[in-house]
Amino acid sequence: MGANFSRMGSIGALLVLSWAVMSTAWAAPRVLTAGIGLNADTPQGKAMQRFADTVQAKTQGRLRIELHPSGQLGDDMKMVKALQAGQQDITCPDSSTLAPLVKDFSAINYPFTFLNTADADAILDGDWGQRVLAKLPEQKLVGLAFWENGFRHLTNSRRPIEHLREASGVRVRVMQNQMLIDSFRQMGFDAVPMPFPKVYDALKSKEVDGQENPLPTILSSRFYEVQPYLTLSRHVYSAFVLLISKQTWDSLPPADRAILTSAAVEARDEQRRMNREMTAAALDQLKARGMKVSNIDVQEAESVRRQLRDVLDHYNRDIGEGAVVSMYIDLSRLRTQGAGSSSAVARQASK
Ligand code: TK8
Repeated sequence: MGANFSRMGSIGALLVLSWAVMSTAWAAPRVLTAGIGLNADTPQGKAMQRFADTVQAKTQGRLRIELHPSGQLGDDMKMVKALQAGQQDITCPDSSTLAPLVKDFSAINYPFTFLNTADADAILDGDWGQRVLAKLPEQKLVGLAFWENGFRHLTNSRRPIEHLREASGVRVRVMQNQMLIDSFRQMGFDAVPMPFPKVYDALKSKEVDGQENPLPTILSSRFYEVQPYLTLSRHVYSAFVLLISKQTWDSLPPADRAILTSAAVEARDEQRRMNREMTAAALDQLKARGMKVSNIDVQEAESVRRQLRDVLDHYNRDIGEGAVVSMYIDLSRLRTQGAGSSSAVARQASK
């Protein structure tokens, strides 16, 4: 009886052991749903796929990220809300979308603040950007990394625009961010906030005259088909934030969280590289597709900043002067030290 009992015990142990082995080897993968606004052929789309592939490989297939590009799951704002509600796992909106949740995000889009990508990388990957991302968990979101949307340029179907001050009365779609709406109105535009997936049709039907986005988006979303005029204005730097739902995050073991974090940063570097390469190539392609290109003059940035002083002062107070000022201090340190030391400041700032 005693022998039988122990034999049964060891059979039981064997069963438990083989169940454990089988469940790690053959457990159905956990599928995480990811949605983005841009097409799969953009740097955002390609980097998301790379992020998904890395996560799947490093978790030995335990996590599979399923990508829905081109706004299939809705616009940025809708997807952010779905993440907060735990109904979607991952998205990568323009950071301006997050301003109603964490005010600081608006400062990234102050017109003519970032002058080059090295400055943007240093601020966003450094102390300032990491402090802002750290405010997201209170909003049921986890920010894994800043990716790049890029410098925004203006397109329209009315006439060539060589000065932003000449644009008065032009009806232009802007992102749904109050600081941007106020800034464009202050510049004289008839600014209409609208979710991105509606933009192509609104341009085509002439519901709006123009829009503004980085060159890779103007190309990939075929805005050139309905927008003959491109103004190389670089008026706003635009960042993406790779987000995961806090509910999803909390349900994952620490080892998988570490894999997601490192894959997000690795894909970020690749995404920025692809975005900069595509930006450099896009201008010729847009010209070849018939766009007429105007450059704004160098005085423009300064005069627009002066024109926007009241608007930006208002947002400085709203965000909290300290938060914005610390960004400017970091930026002016970068500028006095020269572009070459940007990454040194980022390293120092992220300590
Ligand atoms: C795509 C958006 C878009 C952004 C905009 O989902 O809305 O204009 O620049 O690229 O994030």
